Amino acid sequence: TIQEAYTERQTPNILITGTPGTGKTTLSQLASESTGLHHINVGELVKEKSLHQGYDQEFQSWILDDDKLVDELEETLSSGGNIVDFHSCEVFPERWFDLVLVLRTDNTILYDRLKDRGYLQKKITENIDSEIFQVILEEAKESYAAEIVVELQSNNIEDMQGNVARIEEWVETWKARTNE
Ligand code: DAT
Repeated sequence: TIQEAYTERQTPNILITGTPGTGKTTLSQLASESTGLHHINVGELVKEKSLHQGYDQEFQSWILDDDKLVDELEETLSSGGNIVDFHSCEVFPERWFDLVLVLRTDNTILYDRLKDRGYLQKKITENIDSEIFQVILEEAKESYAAEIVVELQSNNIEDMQGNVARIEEWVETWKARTNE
């Protein structure tokens, strides 16, 4: 089946997505250390390798070049063993991922994090609205099989530690099942 063709990798690929400020990079770094999976910070990569079509002043963000991004990552993702960290998820091919985690944060907490980050009011409001209407969660559900999309709370340190532990356990189980 198609599914079998896609599960040739020996180690899984995980996508960690969510509204900016929900904790993707922090969780990806910690989970990468504890699982040995390779962390790919897509936002950084887009800037570094110019996988964009310029900067959008109005939205204060880079205009992503989808094709360039997918080409850049194809080989690495095909081999498996990656944690991909990005605030959007529909740009990637569905076949890349074995697990899609959507981080969620309460409004007031997220507001403070984005304010601390120095975001302008317009950008804070946009992101808070996006979190309230769970835009990324819906996007993930539309782009990937329901059974691989998991919503995780990311409000405090306990959540973060619990999420790292869950990822670690999930990776071990996936490897055992795939390589048995
Ligand atoms: P993202 O990559 O989603 O933009 P981040 O990892 O940079 O988010 O985190 C934004 C800030 O919030 C950063 O200062 C770390 C903090 N943070 C993230 N997740 C947290 C959590 N679960 N508990 C407490 N602080 C958290």
